[in-house]
Amino acid sequence: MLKHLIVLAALLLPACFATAHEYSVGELQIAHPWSQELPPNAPTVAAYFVIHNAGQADDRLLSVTSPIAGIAQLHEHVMQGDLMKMQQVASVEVPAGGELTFAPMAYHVMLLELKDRSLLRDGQRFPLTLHFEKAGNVTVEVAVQKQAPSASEAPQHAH
Ligand SMILES: [Cu+2]
Repeated sequence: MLKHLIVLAALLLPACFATAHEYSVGELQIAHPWSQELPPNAPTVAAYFVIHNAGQADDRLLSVTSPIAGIAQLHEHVMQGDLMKMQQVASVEVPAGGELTFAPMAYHVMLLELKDRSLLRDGQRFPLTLHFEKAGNVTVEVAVQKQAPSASEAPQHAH
């Protein structure tokens, strides 16, 4: 019986770890890059993650690239009167000892001119390379999922 339980636990572990994934480059950790699954004809896709800077110096996310998109931009949401609008930003600071959150209705990566839609379905992953001013480049895998990672997340990003 005990042996049975151990085998069962070993089988369950990889499934748990697969839902949260993390990457690091220099002093930066990038936690759980994800994207919401959208209808197949959606013109753009957004990607989200949290960057933690464990270092003593500020860094800066300069740009992003992905083989599945012709254009990848850094966007932010801003209030204009009563309307929430989004606009491109040139770069985003990752403060020393702090966090930079990309999430629905906040900073996000916007992918345009989508090429490979087969990777944009629930359960798939696509590569995204982040270019930092000091830490350099790191390629992460963005997990495409139907549900936002936490129930506290804002509703799906609409373009
Ligand atoms: Cu956007």
